[in-house]
Formats: sequence, C-alpha cells, structure tokens
Amino acid sequence: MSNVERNYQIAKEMYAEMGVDTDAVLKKLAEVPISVHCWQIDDLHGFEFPAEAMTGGIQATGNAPGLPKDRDEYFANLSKALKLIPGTTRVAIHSTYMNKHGKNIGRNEIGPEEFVEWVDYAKEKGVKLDFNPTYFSHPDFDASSTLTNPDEGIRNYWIQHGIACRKIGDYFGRELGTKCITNHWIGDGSKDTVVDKLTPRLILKDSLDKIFAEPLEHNVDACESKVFGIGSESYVPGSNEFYTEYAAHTGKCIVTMDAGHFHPTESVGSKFTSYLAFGDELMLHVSRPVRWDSDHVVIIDDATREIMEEIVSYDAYDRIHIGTDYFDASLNRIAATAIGSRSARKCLLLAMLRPVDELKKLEREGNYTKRLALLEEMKTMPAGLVWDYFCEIQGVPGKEWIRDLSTK
Ligand code: RNT
Ligand code: ZN
Repeated sequence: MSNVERNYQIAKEMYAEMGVDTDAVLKKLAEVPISVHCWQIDDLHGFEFPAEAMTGGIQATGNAPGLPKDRDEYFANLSKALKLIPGTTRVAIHSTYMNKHGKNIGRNEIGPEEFVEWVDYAKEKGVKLDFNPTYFSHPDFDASSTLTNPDEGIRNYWIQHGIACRKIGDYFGRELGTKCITNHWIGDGSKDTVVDKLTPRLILKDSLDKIFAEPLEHNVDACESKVFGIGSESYVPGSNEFYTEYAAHTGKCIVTMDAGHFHPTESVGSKFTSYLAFGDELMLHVSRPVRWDSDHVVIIDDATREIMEEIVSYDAYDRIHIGTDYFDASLNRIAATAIGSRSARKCLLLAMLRPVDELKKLEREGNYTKRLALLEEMKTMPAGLVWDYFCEIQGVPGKEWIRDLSTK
C-alpha cells in the first residue's frame, strides 16, 4: 500500500464518522466534467492573427517566457497541462484556434474543415470539446461593437460568425458523441454614459434571433453576460438580466455566468437556484476577479467553493456545466492551466466532502447552531489526503508535480 493510499484510509474513516462516503465521492468526482479553456496556454493569441493585440475589453498582462512559437508547440504544451489535470476533462476552444489550411477566409466563413485537427486531438486525448465564437481581437473591426453594431454590414459579419460557430459546435458534438456548448460572449459596450441603452439591446436581441434560428441537435448555445470591461465601464448591453430574459423568453440558449463578471460583492454561486427553480441549465466560467480584472488563475477561495457547493447541494451536475476561464501571462502558462483547473476540481471535492443531507436536515429543523458548528468543523477535515489519493488513482501527479516546475 502506498503512503498516499494509507493516508486515504485514515481520511476515509474520519469522513465516514461524519457521514461522508469518500469512495462514492471519488467516483463522482472523477465523472463530473470540467471544461478547461484552451487559451491560458498562449495568452489567447490563437492561430488566426497571433500577433494582434487583444481587443474587446479583455487583456492578458505579464511577460513570462514560454509562449508557444507555433501550432506544434501549442498542442504539446496543452497536452502537458492536460496530463496534470485529474478527472473528466473537456477542452473549450476559441474560433481563433482554427487552421485555415492556407485559405483566405473570414470568420464569417469558417466551418468544420478548419477544426478537423481539434477533433482528431480530442479523440486521441479522450476529451470532449466546447466552443466559443470570437467576437473580438480582429484587426479589421472595432470589438466594442459587434452584434449591436448599428452598421448592418458589420453586424451581419458577426451574425454570420455566430451561425458558423454553432455549426462547428454541432460538428464537435456529433463527432465526439456529446453535446457541445457554444458560448457567445461579446465585448460590446460603452466607456461613458449612454443615453439610449435600449436600442443596442433591441439590436442584440435581433442578432441573437438570427444566430439561433436553426435548431441544431448536438449543440447547446450559451450567452455570457458581463457587468463591465476595459473601455466599457459605463454600459454593457449583454448584461446578466438581458441574457436571462432572452433565454427565458426564447428557450434558444442558456446563460453563462463568469465568476468575474459581476459586482465585486455579488456571489455567483448564490444565483444558481433561481435558474434551477425554473428547470434552466447554466454554463459557468470559473475565474477569479481581482480589482478590475476578471481573469486571474482560479484558486481555492470562498467564491469558488460556494460555486461548487451550490452544484453539489442539488446534485446539479447535469444542469450546471463547469468551465474555466482565465489568462495570466505572468506565469508559466502550462502550470497556470493546471493550477486553476486542479483548484476548480479541488473546490468540487471540498463541496462533495460535506455531509449535505445532515446539513439540510439541521436546516429544516431550524438547528442553526449545529449547522454552523458542523460547517466549521468540516473545514479542517483532511481533504488533502483524499485529493492526493484521487490524483494517484487517476494516474495524475499529486503534489510532486511541483518538484518538476522549473520556469518562474
Ligand atoms: C471575457 C469573457 C470571455 C473571454 C473568453 C476568452 O470577459 O470572460 O469568456 O474570457 O471568451
Ligand atoms: Zn468568461
């Protein structure tokens, strides 16, 4: 028996005394998918216009060495990161990670051909894919106005991009035997006071109607809200209320909540049940907001723990889809991809290791003192020993991966 397994046996007994079956937890923990974003590996450069600056109110700051110099290095680095992430992993890619095979086509014209390598890669690695249209970082367009652009020609370009992307999502879903979530986020918004906030929202509604017109069997669309971005400090048409209403009224998409896209004191996890109460699904971008930035590497913090606790409390694994989203160029990018994804799953483990039925019972009985006492005692239980064993049985390095980390 390895040390890790022996430690696990001790932890297992301790959790059993608290009414938690750790073997069942480990089984479930391995199954719940986390959709790992592909863009931390290269600061969201992609392969289309890799040298261009990012637009659309987002920014990767930092200058760590190790940016992949070409496609091969990119995939090699992504593979290294995936090897460090235990549990069922999906990969979320952006349309700019396409391969045009030398063709001169715009984002409005892309199709499955530009992504065959990704499907091959996914099959080889045994992962599923999720997708994101890229309504930003385009040298010919100002990303502050895409699906809400008053210019019909420009707006149509982006509508066509949205349509093309969900067909690619449908292709991924068909090829890989699981629905692909295609997440639509636009950086549209305004730096300063807006007098007419309604017109952009009416235009956005119309654009989405056009994008989502055709039903697709293997694709689920999601719309990601945001409260503000760089250059869109005063107004963002694609707010949480807007997409929530759009999803509820049309049934054409689900809502994506990015943990960094709300007011600093709002907690994302506490919102889920309002959607679950109506039978709605949600997509998540697990991220970490710090001051103005919504995209620091995920860590084990209260906000992420609450997100996972809310999923576990209602067994909402099939209704709330977990994905990560951050880009920090100041760190070793392979490690950053692994750290955030591991921490997201560690938070899921911490949530699963709570005696949820007992806590709910105490709550029903109005025994709030015992509820609080139990919640607090659970926080110092040996979850790390369960995590180490999880990594071992998943064939993924535990803490020892840190030893091999050379780059700053
Ligand atoms: C931006 C959104 C969006 C992007 C990715 C790259 O604020 O969070 O999800 O981070 O599409
Ligand atoms: Zn996001």
